[in-house]
Amino acid sequence: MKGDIGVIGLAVMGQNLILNMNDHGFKVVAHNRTTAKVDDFLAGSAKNTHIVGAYSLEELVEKLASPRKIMLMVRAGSVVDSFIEQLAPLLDKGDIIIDGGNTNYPDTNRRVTDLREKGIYFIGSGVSGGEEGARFGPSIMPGGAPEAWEAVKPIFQAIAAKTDNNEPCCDWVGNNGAGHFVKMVHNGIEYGDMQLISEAYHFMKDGLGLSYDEMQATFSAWNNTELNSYLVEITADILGYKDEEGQPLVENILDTAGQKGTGKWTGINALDLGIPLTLISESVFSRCLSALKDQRVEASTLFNKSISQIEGNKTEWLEALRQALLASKIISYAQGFMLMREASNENNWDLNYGNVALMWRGGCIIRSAFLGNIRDAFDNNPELAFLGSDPYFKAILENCLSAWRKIAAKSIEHGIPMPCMTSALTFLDGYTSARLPANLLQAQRDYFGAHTYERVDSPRGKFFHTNWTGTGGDTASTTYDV
Ligand code: NBP
Repeated sequence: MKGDIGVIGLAVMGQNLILNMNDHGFKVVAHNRTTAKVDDFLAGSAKNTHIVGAYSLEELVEKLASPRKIMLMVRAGSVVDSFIEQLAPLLDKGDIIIDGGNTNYPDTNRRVTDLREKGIYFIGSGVSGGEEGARFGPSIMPGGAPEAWEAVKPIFQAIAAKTDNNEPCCDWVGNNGAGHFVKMVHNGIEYGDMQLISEAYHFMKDGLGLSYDEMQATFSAWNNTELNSYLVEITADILGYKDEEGQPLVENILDTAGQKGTGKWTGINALDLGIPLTLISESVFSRCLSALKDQRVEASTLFNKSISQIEGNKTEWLEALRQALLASKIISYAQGFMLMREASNENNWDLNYGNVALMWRGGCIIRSAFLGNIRDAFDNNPELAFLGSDPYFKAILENCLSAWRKIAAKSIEHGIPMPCMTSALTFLDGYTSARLPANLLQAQRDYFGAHTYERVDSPRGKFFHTNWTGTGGDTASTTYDV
């Protein structure tokens, strides 16, 4: 019997996805560039399964039923192009190549088009959930050539995580690079969530002087509130983890954060599309700042900085902090969905935002109860432009606002850097302002560069120029937005 699907790439993600597919009754053919890994896999975790190996791409293609479905779980970038180049001549029209790696979505746009010319369908799919997700149920975000979806759907929806209502956390996202775009935004939101939690930890530890046991207990308790999520849950575990000496391991971990690029891509896309994605961008910059360890150590002596303990009732401060974290998180997701909306319009993807929230509801790193509420919000109003105007989220923001302002002010007063929580509040203040000081900014632009301005008492699109100094000319610069 021929194989249902081939998977290339036997590192952590590939192996676990294959085992997951096998568990669900699919016959998988496994290949890897370094073929010794095929042997190791078959003799190891794939022993006594229906998984078969292939030691060349020809053998892989030969062993698959038509239309062939071949999934790449390899390093993103040129490695994917190289496999596509080698596979394409071996495939028939109607066969399907799937890239399940963390690919930048313009690459997926290009590959869908190039392969369609050869009669081959290409799917670019985000896969989230790390090792455990891949093994027992990831969140899967496929996009690309829609003609290929019906053939791939039964496999992907079978292996995907399921919500409490047994809905698969996998559905068709949209044409071309839509799946990889949504996965990129997922990763950006993950950066934001992690930074927000880290800021709360900093406030608790240095501002409130909490012990690790107290912090563990606090995050555990928060996990029973609206903040219920995988990242809050593992944060409690991490804070409670003691090393061989009985000390919190986190204390001995160097404070320089790594990154693999998806957060940065999200920020770059927001700049390209003109969306104020402030929270995720701040979270990427926070990682950059953390990486300047030597400079920070040197600069730490410049102003005799030490964080003094915050006075007052700790329980009350902790509740205020929880509310600040929750409200900031709403802003992060609101901004992420604003970005997806703009990208969807720009690329004609017709994204279904409720479905996106559903796909993130389980399996992935940002999985949370909260995403169920986001799904409801978009189901109630698919055109929702700002998550904070949905009645459920608006009520939370209203309820949290005063505590959030207190935390932001206190963090600044005591010198605890909380860039995401404070900028999220500033974003909300800006977004809810009918009038901002951009009138002055436009005047400055017109003063020095004759860039023109619109007037409050004239129809939009009518531009004016003033000769501010009496010495400038009457010629205005061309008006356009970048
Ligand atoms: P890696 O990203 O570490 O990639 C390892 C695979 O790429 C191996 O099969 C390796 O073959 C192959 N490969 C490399 Br590296 N260079 C190659 C080359 N020049 N030619 C041919 N093959 C090459 O594996 P992973 O962590 O399992 O991730 C797979 C994909 O899934 C990546 O795109 C990753 O970003 C994405 N992803 C990872 C996670 C995670 O938690 N790790 C989560 C979600 C998505 P070899 O064995 O011969 O070196």
